[in-house]
Amino acid sequence: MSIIQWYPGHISKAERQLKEQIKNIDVIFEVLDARIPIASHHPNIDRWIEGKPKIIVLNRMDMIPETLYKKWLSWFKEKGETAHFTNAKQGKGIKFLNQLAQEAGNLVNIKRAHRGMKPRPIRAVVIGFPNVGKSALINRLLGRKVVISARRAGVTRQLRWIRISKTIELLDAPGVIPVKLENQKDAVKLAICEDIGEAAYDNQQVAAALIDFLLELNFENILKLRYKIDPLNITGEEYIEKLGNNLYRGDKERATIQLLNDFRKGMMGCVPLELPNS
Ligand SMILES: Nc1nc2c(ncn2[C@@H]2O[C@H](COP(=O)(O)OP(=O)(O)OP(=O)(O)O)[C@@H](O)[C@H]2O)c(=O)[nH]1
Ligand SMILES: [Mg+2]
Repeated sequence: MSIIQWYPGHISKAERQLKEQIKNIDVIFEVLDARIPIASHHPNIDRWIEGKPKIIVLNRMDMIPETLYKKWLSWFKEKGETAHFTNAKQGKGIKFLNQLAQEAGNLVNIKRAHRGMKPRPIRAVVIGFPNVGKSALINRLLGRKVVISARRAGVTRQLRWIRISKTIELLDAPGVIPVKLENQKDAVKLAICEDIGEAAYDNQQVAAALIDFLLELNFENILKLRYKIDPLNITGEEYIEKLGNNLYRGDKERATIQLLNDFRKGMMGCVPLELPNS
């Protein structure tokens, strides 16, 4: 597997600006991809936010089995974190986020009141890896499309404040990602989930890794059922080759695209790439 690295120029600028803004912010929403909550966590966020209240948003809840919801929530709770599931595409779990932001931010206005100052809107920021659904979430919170949200990593290029209501202001930020992806297994998961740009990886290698992950998680039936090929005892690469032979007259690249697209569009069903106890 070739090394996966992806760090476009706009991210380094965004990271600098984000760190500057954090001092003005009351509440942080950290948006994670529910299929890979561990791999989509930015390792430096907790250092940047300096103990300010943080709410973990597990977005794309529609892409994992419901049986995992409770398990992930307990997993986060055990680590002392508040997590909440959303589907920013369809608007599920959004109203409660408003309420959580309000509660977490109220402290600011209580302190202000003590000093005889008028209340001000609570300032929240949406932070997370590229393409996890930050902008979609903001559009849902506001109830209309104010920021661009699209199926591509690196859509939001600049920080932008949005007034959600009289009491909440929200900062939409570009996706941030570490300069170096230390854990390459996690990097592959990010590639499979489209949370990094496609220029960063080789499709065939990533599709082969997807087969291997599904095997590792005992999801071989998903593959057997959909493609009528048993993944047991063959490598991910061999699997793609067979699929290419069966469906596309030996065209491995087409088989690759098919596999990745099927996973990304949910055609394989709700398939997570991480489990809370792994
Ligand atoms: N199925 C599903 N898709 C979602 C969900 N939330 C967002 N998406 C889709 O994911 C893609 C990325 O959404 P964006 O809102 O652009 O993501 P972002 O985090 O702002 O991305 P950058 O600005 O590139 O960092 C879009 O195609 C959304 O429609 C969700 O909960 N479920
Ligand atoms: Mg965005």
